[in-house]
Amino acid sequence: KVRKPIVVSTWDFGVAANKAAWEVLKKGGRALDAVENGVHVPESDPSNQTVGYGGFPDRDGRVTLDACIMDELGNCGSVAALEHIVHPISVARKVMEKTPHVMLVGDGALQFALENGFKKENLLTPESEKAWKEWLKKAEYKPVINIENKSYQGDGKGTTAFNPLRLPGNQYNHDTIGMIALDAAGNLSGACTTSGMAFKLHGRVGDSPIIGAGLYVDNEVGAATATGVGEEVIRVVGSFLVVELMRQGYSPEAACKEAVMRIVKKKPAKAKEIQIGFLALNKKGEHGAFCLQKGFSYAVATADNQEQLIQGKHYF
Ligand code: SD4
Repeated sequence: KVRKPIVVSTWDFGVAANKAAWEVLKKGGRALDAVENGVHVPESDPSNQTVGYGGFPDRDGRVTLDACIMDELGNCGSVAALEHIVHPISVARKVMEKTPHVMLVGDGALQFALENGFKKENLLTPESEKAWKEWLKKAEYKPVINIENKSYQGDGKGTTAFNPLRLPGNQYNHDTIGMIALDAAGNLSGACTTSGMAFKLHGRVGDSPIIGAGLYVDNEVGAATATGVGEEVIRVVGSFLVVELMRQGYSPEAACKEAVMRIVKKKPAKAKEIQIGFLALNKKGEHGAFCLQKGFSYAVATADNQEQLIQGKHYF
């Protein structure tokens, strides 16, 4: 029996996002609408400093956002390095629906957004500006994405690189939101949205807006999304890999594990120092995740339980 509808999303903040997605799913709505609605929650939440409004800026103090969306027909849309727009996911959806293209970047993406009625806003909150100014004092260019292992937080021993996400008060700022839903009609869609690595080079684009890396949906098989150091996810085309492994018969968790192992095999030393997590959902409504380091959680919402939070199994 297929377990549907169901929505899964990355990190603890996925719980609140799933609730918004559920509002669509419970009425028999489309998975595509559900994931867009769901990720709007962290995108507009200023206390979430890794997605949308209030995200940490790049090295130059500019908040630049990456997002993509994909539906059950294989349609997809994406924006990268988009500034001034609170909901990049909705711009990505417009790219999918209103243009013959998949991806728009930078100024072109902003121009397109403004032409389509999105409002130009300042996304840099005083809190994120403060963290950036703090970073500027040393301006060490070693962007590291947080390892959520609680024992690392604040002890300064986990890595020599400056990590804003370990500053006091930022204990619970996790990363990208990747969300996948299976609707009552049995169709899959996914969305992925982030402000990317804190204090990155201006113009740096991670895995999140790249179809196949940060997100992939194949309505015959399943869908997957990724979080963590995007460069390593891009190298293995992570989300596509997870979906193709599910096609070969791997369970969602086994597929995610195999993708993580691919990264470990290629870069064993590096893998120890970074976090990467994959999350997958198949056509039967089975879900699973796997990550490098302890601390990756994902949220699941079904008819019986709207607030389930699951700790992903980890390699180290
Ligand atoms: C990126 N994957 O830009 C995103 C950021 C992220 O956990 O997910 N951090 O590389």
